[in-house]
Amino acid sequence: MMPTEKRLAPIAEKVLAGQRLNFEDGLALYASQDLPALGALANHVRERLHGDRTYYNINLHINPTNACFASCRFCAFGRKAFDEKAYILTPEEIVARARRSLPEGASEIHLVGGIDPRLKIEFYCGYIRALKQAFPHVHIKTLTPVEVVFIAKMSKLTVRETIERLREAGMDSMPGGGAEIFDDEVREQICEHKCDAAQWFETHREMHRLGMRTNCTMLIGHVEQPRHRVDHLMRLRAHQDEWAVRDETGNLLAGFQCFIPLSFHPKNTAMSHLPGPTGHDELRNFAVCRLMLDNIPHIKAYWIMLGVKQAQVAQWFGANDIDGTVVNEEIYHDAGASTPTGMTVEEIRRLVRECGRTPVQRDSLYREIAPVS
Ligand code: V47
Repeated sequence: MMPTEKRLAPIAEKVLAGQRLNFEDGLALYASQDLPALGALANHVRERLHGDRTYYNINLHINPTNACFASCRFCAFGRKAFDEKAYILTPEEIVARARRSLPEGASEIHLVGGIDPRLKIEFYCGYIRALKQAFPHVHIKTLTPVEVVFIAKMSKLTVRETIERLREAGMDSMPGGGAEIFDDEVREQICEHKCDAAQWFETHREMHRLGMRTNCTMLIGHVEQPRHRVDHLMRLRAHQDEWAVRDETGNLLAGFQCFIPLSFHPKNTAMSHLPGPTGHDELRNFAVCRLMLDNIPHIKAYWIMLGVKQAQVAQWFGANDIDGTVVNEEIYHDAGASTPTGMTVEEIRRLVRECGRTPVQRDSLYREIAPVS
């Protein structure tokens, strides 16, 4: 595992000794072109934590609405309320869609959408309750801080009260979206109308204080610089140090359970002139994230966004999860993704095996479950 670049040697020593990396280490990692060395270091940590397992789940994505007033410059999914392609699904339509598309053995429905002033807390509690009633054993992972902060404002509630109401309706956990890049100046350029970093963290803190688990993300390949990425990762790590709750054996009970690096897809967005990240940068980023985020257990290579081939390679650059069947993806396909909008369990298991890892079916809390096939 000897890196060819001299500046990586002290970092490699720290990683092998299980020591925490600092801001400068993060910058040095992002400045490195030595992809094999970065991969080997990240893989060392990945295998220490998870051996050769690659987790997947059987899930379904539903976007309850694409109506959104936020106008994020990286987004091709959101539509203005008056746009003829804007839609808001009713709870009945959401349940009908789930009945139609939920794969056999599914353990999770993942729902996120736009923010629209017409939608108050009752709309969200309504679809969550309807889904729980129709599918009592399915985990409902829904709403990002962007939505929660907006619902709280529109419904004249605090973030805490909003989460309590959503939880009472049946929300089980929160997906990782809306994080983008935390730095104020970057947010100003790419998503000025949505919640800021302080509100994003406040929402996750309330989830964690209520004993729930959440995911987190970072969107790369737009206007951000390496220092913004390192800053982003260090803010997540500091939050996890402060708010994660673990049992006596160190297992996570509440806090960030999975981190998902996201690559900007430019097509049909206000930043379509940008090329998006290269394959090299994506893999380096996976490795750096695995190395910096020493207190977040899982790293997901979201195959929809990366493409199945890169998602396989990422399993050797720090990732230990590949997401799931998904079935019905819109956000990345509106932005030009050429992947299928869903995959079967057999396909997922095959592509995981083909890259030399062992496919392990999990539920939303990473409990292993016997595969359906
Ligand atoms: O916050 C939107 C990103 C996120 C584009 O928690 C884009 O398991 C690239 O967070 N190009 C939402 N990225 C998706 C997300 C997610 C996905 C899969 C699993 C989980 C999880 C979470 O998608 C947004 C934004 O960062 N995004 N548009 C685009 N054109």
